[in-house]
Amino acid sequence: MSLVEKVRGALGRDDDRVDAEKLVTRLSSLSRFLRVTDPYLPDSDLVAAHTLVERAGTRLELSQDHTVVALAGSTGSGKSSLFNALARLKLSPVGVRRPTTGVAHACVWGPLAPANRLLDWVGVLPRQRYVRESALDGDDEAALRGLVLLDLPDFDSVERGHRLEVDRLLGLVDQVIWVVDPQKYGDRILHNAYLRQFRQHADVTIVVLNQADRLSAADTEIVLTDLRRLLDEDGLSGAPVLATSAKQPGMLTELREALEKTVAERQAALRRLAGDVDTIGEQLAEMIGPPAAEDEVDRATVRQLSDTLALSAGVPAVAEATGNAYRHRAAASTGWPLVRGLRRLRPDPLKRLHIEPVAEGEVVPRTSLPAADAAQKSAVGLSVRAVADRAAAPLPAVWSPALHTAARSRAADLPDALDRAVGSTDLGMDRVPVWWRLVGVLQWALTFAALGGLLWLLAGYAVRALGLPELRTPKVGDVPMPTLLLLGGLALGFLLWLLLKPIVNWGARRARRRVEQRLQVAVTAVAREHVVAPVREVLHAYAQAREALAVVRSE
Ligand SMILES: Nc1nc2c(ncn2[C@@H]2O[C@H](COP(=O)(O)OP(=O)(O)OP(=O)(O)O)[C@@H](O)[C@H]2O)c(=O)[nH]1
Ligand SMILES: [Mg+2]
Repeated sequence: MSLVEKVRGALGRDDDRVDAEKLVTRLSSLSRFLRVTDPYLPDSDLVAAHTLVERAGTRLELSQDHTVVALAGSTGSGKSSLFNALARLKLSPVGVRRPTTGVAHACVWGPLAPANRLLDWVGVLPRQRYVRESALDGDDEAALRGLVLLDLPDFDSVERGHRLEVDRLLGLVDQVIWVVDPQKYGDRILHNAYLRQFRQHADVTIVVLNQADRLSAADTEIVLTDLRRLLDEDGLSGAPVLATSAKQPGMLTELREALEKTVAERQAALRRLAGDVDTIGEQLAEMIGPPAAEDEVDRATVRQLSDTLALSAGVPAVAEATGNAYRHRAAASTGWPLVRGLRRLRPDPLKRLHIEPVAEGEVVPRTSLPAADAAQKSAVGLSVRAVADRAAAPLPAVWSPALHTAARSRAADLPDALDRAVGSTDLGMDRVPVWWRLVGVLQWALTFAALGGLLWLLAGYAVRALGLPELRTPKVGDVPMPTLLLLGGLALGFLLWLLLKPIVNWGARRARRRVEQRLQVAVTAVAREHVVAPVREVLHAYAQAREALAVVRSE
């Protein structure tokens, strides 16, 4: 059975159900808030909220038929006397030596058994549990059935243990009756350390001015007015103030009626928890500010990061090598065949860096690019920090460490990831352009023509030297054909190479720019995956926490 169903089952009236459901919704949003913020915010800031979720879960599972009301106050104010007077029995010792009460006593109106689990949880020892159900009383006490009244030790005790016990119990009970006396009702500790901390709980707080029998009616009025003023200053304007006396049963009627109302409504537990959720919601609100836009890490910051990453990954060196490789390969394909071979002897600039195309699914080998130097590394560090700073700017300061940790979380992987990105980027250099082939063929044709001319000339000399009949040599204008072929072939080849030089240079610049762009894209992807994505995760948690808190704080 879910918590909502349990609470619903225990409540009768429709209005009560609405309140209970609302409380459960707020509590589950608080859990959600804690779930999303836990990895990122300091434990010390969340511990109170964790405690509340845990405590609320347990209290709502325990008896909804019982209302746990504590009598709290300083020593000698008359808590035990009031406890006994309300029970009409002498249960808790009243003493002259202060402090008297050292451990909490409980009195249960109605059978004890159903309240035992609740009292186990509250932590009242079995021997300090009393039952206010007697055949002799008849129905006199029926209106208080379901009340579990606690007599607490004094909160301002000389005994440190008393104070700790009071603080523990005040965190668990459904309602508190603060018992003050005419001498000490203005006590600073009472107001600053306790009542002010209960300002969200005015609807489950009653303040009684006890020992009123010791004051005249006029003085009682004066003290009550002053006490009211102090409570208003504490933020407890909504809490009722009553004058009581443990010595005169007639002066307990108002308090008894207030308790009967509390018991009948069975709302105190829910109201107490709702007040706690209000308090925690107020505290948590300090950790949540304006909404963080989805693209909080803007383009300019990412651009700056990928620029520094590109430098550290040696992108300019690869781009330059690409330009040189273009020229090198173009010369090898289109250059003058007579010197082409010499070109081939020199290594290809890209191959020297070990950047070669890799088939899909193959492991990308490491490039031979030099590792980033100290200056580049520190520039990367600064840019990574800038990403975190940018994301943290609109958020409350408590998120800043988480954002910086996230930005740096994968920094150690960056050098490898960048090298892999550079190594696996298609530089577009594996295809030989068609015009290189055509020019290559033309260059060979011209070279063959020149060679043909040379052989022809040599054959002519040989024929002449041997005294054989002279070969018939056609002429173009005045120039004999073999000479034309030799000189024309050589000159045209050389000219073609000269003419193509600017085109090759232009192609090299284009290849270089293209490679720069492709590598920039690859490096930006690494920047996004390794730096921006972890930061975004934190921002996403922030957005979810913000949503959850809005529900927690909806009253
Ligand atoms: N006249 C008068 N005396 C009271 C009243 N209530 C308590 N007393 C006396 O005040 C003294 C202290 O009463 P306790 O009930 O022991 O006070 P307490 O708040 O339980 O004190 P601790 O247990 O020490 O915290 C006792 O002597 C009581 O008789 C009252 O309403 N009127
Ligand atoms: Mg006492």
